[in-house]
Amino acid sequence: MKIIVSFSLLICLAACQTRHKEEKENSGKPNIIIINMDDLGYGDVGAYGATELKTPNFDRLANGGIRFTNGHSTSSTCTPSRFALITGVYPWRNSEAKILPGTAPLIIDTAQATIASVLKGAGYRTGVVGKWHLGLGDGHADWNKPISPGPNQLGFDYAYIMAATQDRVPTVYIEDGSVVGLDPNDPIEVSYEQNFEGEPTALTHPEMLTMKWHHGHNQSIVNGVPRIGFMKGGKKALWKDEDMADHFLAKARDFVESNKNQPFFLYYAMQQPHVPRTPHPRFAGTTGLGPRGDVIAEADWCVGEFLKTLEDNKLLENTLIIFTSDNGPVVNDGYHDDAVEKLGKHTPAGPLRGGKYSLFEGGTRVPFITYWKGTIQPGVSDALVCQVDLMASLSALAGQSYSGQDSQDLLDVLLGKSSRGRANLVLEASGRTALREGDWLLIPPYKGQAVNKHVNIELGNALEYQLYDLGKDLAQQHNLAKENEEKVKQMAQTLESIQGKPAGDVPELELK
Ligand code: NG6
Ligand code: CA
Repeated sequence: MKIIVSFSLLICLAACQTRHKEEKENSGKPNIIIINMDDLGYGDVGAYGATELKTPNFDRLANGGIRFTNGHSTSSTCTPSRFALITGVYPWRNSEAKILPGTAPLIIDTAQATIASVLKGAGYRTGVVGKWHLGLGDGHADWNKPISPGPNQLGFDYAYIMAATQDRVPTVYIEDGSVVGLDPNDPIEVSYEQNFEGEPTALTHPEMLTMKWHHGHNQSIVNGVPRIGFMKGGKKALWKDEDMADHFLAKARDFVESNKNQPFFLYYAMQQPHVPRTPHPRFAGTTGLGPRGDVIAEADWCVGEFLKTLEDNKLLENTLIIFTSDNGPVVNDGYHDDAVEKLGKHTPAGPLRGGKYSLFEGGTRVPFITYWKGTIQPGVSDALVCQVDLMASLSALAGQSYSGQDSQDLLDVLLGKSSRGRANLVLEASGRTALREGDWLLIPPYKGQAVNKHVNIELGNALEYQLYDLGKDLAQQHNLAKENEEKVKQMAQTLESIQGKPAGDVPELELK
């Protein structure tokens, strides 16, 4: 008896010691939060120069942390951008990393390391709340059953997401693989190929619409808003668009509250100001810029409320917050929502040329802020940094070793201890790539259209090489390729050697 008692005491002691050891090891680790906006432009933030729109809470992060003037997403659209952020791998290495339909399979191999899996390995509790858009399941998802693989198979302990975008079906929330609030007697069916018999679409039932489509977005109607893709059933599970921001905020706060006693990582992927822009009535009409401005005000408020949660729990001094956006801005992205009419003097891309979908700076140069109360000294950094570097940098912060060919450990730069950013960076826009090297940007020749007329954005395509000196010409008005043949040649070779194949669809140097 005695022996058994002392033996179990020993086991208990050993277990306690291990737990204490883990707690001790973990206690030095800061929490990490990435707030990733959807289509928020460089010029949409007060601290980045917006004058027509007030963003006091984004500014609080920017002015109390480091405001990067040269921070990039890897790509000017969502899926590739988010793929790179989460995996630390350039998106053009994955042919599936392009704007996905809501039915797409998960495009990240579950064996692939992600920020979440690395941090989980370092003892963090990991969560994602908000927009996913990296595919779910194996491509034949039955939305009425648990869907796998998804974020939970990539290292996220907790996931509360929308599958794709706010304008794509299925328009339901998914928690840890299961549709939230689904009535089994009203199963969900989703297709991107054909409509379900008898279901109204924007084309057959325009009278049902509360928001009009401009281009695309004329399939299933949910809450009066026409979407991309067809969907049937799941009526009780449908999200309410106007409540989405509050809903994700509540989930993000819950995640913090329930994990505050241990290191946690939260990827808070907000849905604004992507279309359809559906501000809560509290924000509708408040900015005078139409729903696009109103949802930015709403998102700014959400960030303020979220910061309050961190503050109330005394977590601000022990939490690194990274605030950024998945790609540049677009004004008309497919709905008539007054964004164009009410834009006034507001410039969503700030001083940059192009926007979402573009290889010009407006496509990928985005708000990029690091904030850590008491640890990061407020300031402005011009260092070239990219979301693809978060993988290596955050691994380093958590004391994990990481080796990958694309993601660079820029932790010192993110914390303001160094101003040495990347030497070069490959940017992507719908399969096209460009190379940044120092202040130089090289765009190889591309045959595609110069301007996407639907969204009214210059894409960066030209039949000749474009070379810009962004240090002197941020607005990309002067193509210096002809005067700098050697530079063009050298950069084209660098791009080719990084990609392992010639860039552009006009392979030979055509400088004439
Ligand atoms: C485009 C949609 C656009 C938006 C985008 C994805 C049309 C005509 N346009 O195809 O509205 O949904 O995809 O945006 O359908 S992203 O930010 O997720 O990349
Ligand atoms: Ca986006």
